[in-house]
Amino acid sequence: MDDPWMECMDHCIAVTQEAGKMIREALQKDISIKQKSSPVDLVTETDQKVENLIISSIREKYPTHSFIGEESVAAGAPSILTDDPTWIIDPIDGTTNFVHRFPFVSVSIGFTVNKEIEFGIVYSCIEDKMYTARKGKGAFCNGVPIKVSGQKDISQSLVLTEMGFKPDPKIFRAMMANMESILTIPVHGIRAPGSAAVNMCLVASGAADAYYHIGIHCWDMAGGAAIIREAGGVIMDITGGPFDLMSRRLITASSEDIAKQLAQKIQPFPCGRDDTEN
Ligand code: LIP
Repeated sequence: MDDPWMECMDHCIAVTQEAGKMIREALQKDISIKQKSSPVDLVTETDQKVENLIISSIREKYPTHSFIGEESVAAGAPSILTDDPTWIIDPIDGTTNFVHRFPFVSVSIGFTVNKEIEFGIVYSCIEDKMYTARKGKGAFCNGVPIKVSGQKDISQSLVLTEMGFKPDPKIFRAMMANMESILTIPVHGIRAPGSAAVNMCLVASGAADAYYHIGIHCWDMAGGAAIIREAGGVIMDITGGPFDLMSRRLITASSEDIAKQLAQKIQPFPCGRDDTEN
C-alpha cells in the first residue's frame, strides 16, 4: 500500500538540507543577536529566515497543512496541536550554540497527523548528519540504520540534560538538585550539548544512554521523538507517565529501566505547557 506521508517526508528532507546550507553560510558572517523572553533566550535573523524558508516551501506544496514554528509562535501565532497534518518546526535548535559557533546546531521538524508523530527529521548541519525516521520504518543517520545502546544499568550510563539560568531561584535550585541526585547514583556523567534535538539523536544512535529535560518546547522534541522511538528507545513524561508532546518535558532513554529510574530521581518543577497561555 502507498504511504501517504512519504512524499511529505522526502520534501521535508530536501527543505531541511537547504535550511542547513543557509545556517552554515550564516556562520561565515557576523551574527546579530536579539533577546526573546530573557537574557539567555536568544534569536537571530537566521532563525527567522530559516523558518520562513521552511514554512513557505512546505505551504506551497501542502497549502491545507498546519504549522507550529518556534519563531512564528514567538511572533504571536498559536501553538495548539490539532488533528490536522501539522509540521512542528525548530529552524535552529541550539541558537545559543549557533551564536557561539559551538558545533551542535540542528534543524528539527516533526510531522503529526491526528496528534500522532508520523515522521521526524533532525539535521545536525555543522556535523552534516541527517537523522530521519518514519513511523514503523526505523531510524537512520545519513541513510545508515541507528539504534540505541540498549544499556539497562543506570550506573553505567551517560546522561544528557540542558541547564541554564532560571529567573526563579526555586526552579534554579530544583534543576540543580535533580542533577545532583542523578550524578550521585552515580552515573558515568552528565553532558549538555545544547540542542535538544541533537541530544535525542545522540541517545538514538547509542552515543548517550538517556536525556531528560524540563522546560523545552514541542518544536525541540517532535523530530527527535520519532527518531528515538524508531531507534528502539523509550520516551516518557518526566513523571514516568506517557509522553505528551505539548507538556514541555521529557525523558528519553535506551531502555525502559533507565527511563523509570530517572523518573524516580527527578523532582518535576512547573514549566507550563505549549498549548496554554503561560
Ligand atoms: C534550545 C534547546 C536547548 C535548550 C534550550 C532551548 P532553541 O532550543 O534545544 O537544548 O537548553 O532551553 O530550548 O531555543 O535553540 O531552539
